Amino acid sequence: MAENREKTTDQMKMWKESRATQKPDVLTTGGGHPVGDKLNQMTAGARGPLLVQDVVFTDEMAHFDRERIPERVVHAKGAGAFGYFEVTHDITRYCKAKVFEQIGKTTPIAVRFSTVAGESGSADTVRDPRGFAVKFYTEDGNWDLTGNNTPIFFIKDAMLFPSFIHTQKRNPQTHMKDPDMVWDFWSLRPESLHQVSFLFSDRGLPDGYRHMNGYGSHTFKMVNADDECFYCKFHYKTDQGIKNLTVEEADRLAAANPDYAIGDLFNAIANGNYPSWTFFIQIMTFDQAEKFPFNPFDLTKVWPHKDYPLIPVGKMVLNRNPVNYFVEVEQMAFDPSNMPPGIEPSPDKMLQGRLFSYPDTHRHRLGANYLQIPVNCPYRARVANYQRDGPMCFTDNQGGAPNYFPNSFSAPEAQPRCLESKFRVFPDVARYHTSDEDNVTQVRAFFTEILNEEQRQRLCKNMAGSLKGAQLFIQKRMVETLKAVHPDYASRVQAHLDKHNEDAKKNTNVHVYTRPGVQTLSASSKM
Ligand code: HDE
Repeated sequence: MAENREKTTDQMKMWKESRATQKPDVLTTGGGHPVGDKLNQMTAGARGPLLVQDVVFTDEMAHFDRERIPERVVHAKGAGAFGYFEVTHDITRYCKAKVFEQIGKTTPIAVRFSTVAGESGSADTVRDPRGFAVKFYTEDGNWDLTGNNTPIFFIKDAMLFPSFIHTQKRNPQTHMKDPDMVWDFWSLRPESLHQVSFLFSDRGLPDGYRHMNGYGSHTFKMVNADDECFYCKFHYKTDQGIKNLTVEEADRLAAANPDYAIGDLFNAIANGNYPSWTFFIQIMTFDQAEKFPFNPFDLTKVWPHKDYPLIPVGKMVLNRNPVNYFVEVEQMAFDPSNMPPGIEPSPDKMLQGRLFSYPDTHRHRLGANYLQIPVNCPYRARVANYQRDGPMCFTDNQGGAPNYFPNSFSAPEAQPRCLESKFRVFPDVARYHTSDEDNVTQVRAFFTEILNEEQRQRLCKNMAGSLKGAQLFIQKRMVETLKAVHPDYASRVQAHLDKHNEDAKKNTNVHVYTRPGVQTLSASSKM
């Protein structure tokens, strides 16, 4: 029924209504020249060839030919929205960042939620972590808290990230998702168990983006006005309540409405039903960090809430939809190294790796001047430095201000109050192995204490439902890894696998463990 249409479906109608009192714009070329006819090419005769002088056509076509920019190498599919962050509790004893300056202070924010492994056109309801990236436009420059909907991650050393992501993407020959690649990697890297268990639990299928929590995930450092430092973690708890999809509903939506999460967020905001999250921190002193039973900078671990309770800080509200998706969402560039004074990185190897990767990918995807794009621009600070020129410079390029330093002609001055905190490092420089640190204790607690019996059953079924696609030796290795967590975890997953493998044997049409294409290739390449 037309009157029941959602705001997303009615966008064109609403656009027209918003312009009802205005005269239509004059149609122009990209160069602003009024256009007389936009339907017909200029040809020599009714059936004749096109004239090169048809610049109305070539202007349009040449721009169309260049419409695509590279999609994000991960987190390509996403939804964006805008709003504000408001401080509700004073944390200035931990942090001097202006965003937390006083109770009641609001800071404009931009947010992008995303899936991870799928391409820009993939379905929103797949089992995958969700990106939860927030850009705070502060007076001291932007703060990008580029997190996920999980407090942990699959790996703890950034060196492995490209390989890990390759296993989640497509097979190099078949260009298909490949369960061998996925489970080979996970079963070889036991540190991934915690996140894998989270992923195959109910929370691996959030119902849209409004009903999930967000996490900064890493350990960060906070610095107060007296230059005292604390380690901290960031949490956003959804005020809408956690809601997850069943496997069946997620599968149905993937086919019927692959843009489900984008639409859900857009419609909620367009209907004035603004989603919000409550923002908390956990604080750990340097002394506590020394005594913590795990490496406190290990991204595959959480800090137990009973020892490090959640401290309320503020509220994040989303109340504006993007006006144009490409401009405000596709071009949105998050960067964990965007940290204003008062917030600093911890030694977390993953975070350290990300400090390099994000600005690097933006320079490739959006160009050297990506920070001039309005959605990325630190518009509440005044940028004054010695960076100049580069492709697509569309600010005043800092006018006639000196472009070198030091200079004698009114140079922008360094601010000693903003010096990074000092810290000591003693150890030897080496490539340290970390994968064999305790990878099971927290997973065991997740399996036995956090999940209830029904959730445990679903976790094992979901996991086996994916693992069954991998070859037998990989299945076995994964089940061995689960044994170290809890014998029940392993035996339940194994029981599901046994049933599937039995069925597969009976059904001669199911060739689960052989990949003839690959074998043919290796046989012929020997010739
Ligand atoms: Fe990302 N990640 N990532 N990531 N990530 C990107 O940046 C990367 C990691 C996350 O909505 C990329 O702009 C490395 C953890 C989000 O635009 C890229 C490592 C967490 C988004 C990149 C990680 C994230 C990204 C791809 C391991 C949660 C989407 C395009 C060291 C705490 C942001 C881009 C948006 C995007 C690299 C691991 C979250 C390539 C090297 C851990 C939410 O730069």
